[in-house]
Amino acid sequence: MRIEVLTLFPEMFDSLKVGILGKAQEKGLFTLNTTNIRDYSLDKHKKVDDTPFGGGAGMVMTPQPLHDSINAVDKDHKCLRIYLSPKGETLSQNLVQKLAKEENLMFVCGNYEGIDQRIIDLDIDMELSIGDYVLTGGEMAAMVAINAVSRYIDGVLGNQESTSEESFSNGLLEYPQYTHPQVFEGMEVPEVLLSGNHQNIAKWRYEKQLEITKERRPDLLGDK
Ligand code: 21W
Repeated sequence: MRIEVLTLFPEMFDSLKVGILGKAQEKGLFTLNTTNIRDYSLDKHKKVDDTPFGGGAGMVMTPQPLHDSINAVDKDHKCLRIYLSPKGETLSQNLVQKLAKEENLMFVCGNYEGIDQRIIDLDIDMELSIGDYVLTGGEMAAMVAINAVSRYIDGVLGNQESTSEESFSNGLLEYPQYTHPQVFEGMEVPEVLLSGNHQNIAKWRYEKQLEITKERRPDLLGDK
């Protein structure tokens, strides 16, 4: 997979070069390219924003640097072009899996009060939100989406941490985890986990999943 990011703050995406995602890029499992929208501004002062027509607070990103950068990076429109927007479709694990099937993704990050609507109408395929809270721009949202999507690229996760055995794959929240030491601050690891009886362990974990899901996310069980 190829992932293109258009942003005014490309340094923010350095955090995707470490850990599991960094390793995956070293292995060539996907590539992440960032482009600074400002580099495409034809303005003599490299301006990328202006006041909104109709008035109101803040600034709006102007169409020229966005249109030129989008179409320079993706001339033949091979990317699914995603604009991160508070009014976009909310990201879900289901949508993550759909995006992971794409060959080429482009994330366009807005700042200030957003981008000129004509860019959305002309150049963008879909608008994506990561939830109902307010950020200062699209970058953090793009990083969340990229992180979630890359976990579904073949080879990114080892067999150990594969996507098939996790919360949301059986529709329940996770069971509690314990590791060494067996006693910490006087607190014991539940005895069943030391028993070696894998049937009992699986039953205990499933019951814990049901218990915590009923408590914290009854909506996941269908009983709202
Ligand atoms: C937040 C920009 C609010 C504009 C009309 C005109 C991308 C985001 C963002 C931001 C406003 C995402 C207004 C969850 C998010 C993002 C910056 C609107 C008032 N109305 N997912 N002006 N939350 N946020 N400002 O904030 O760019 S995806």
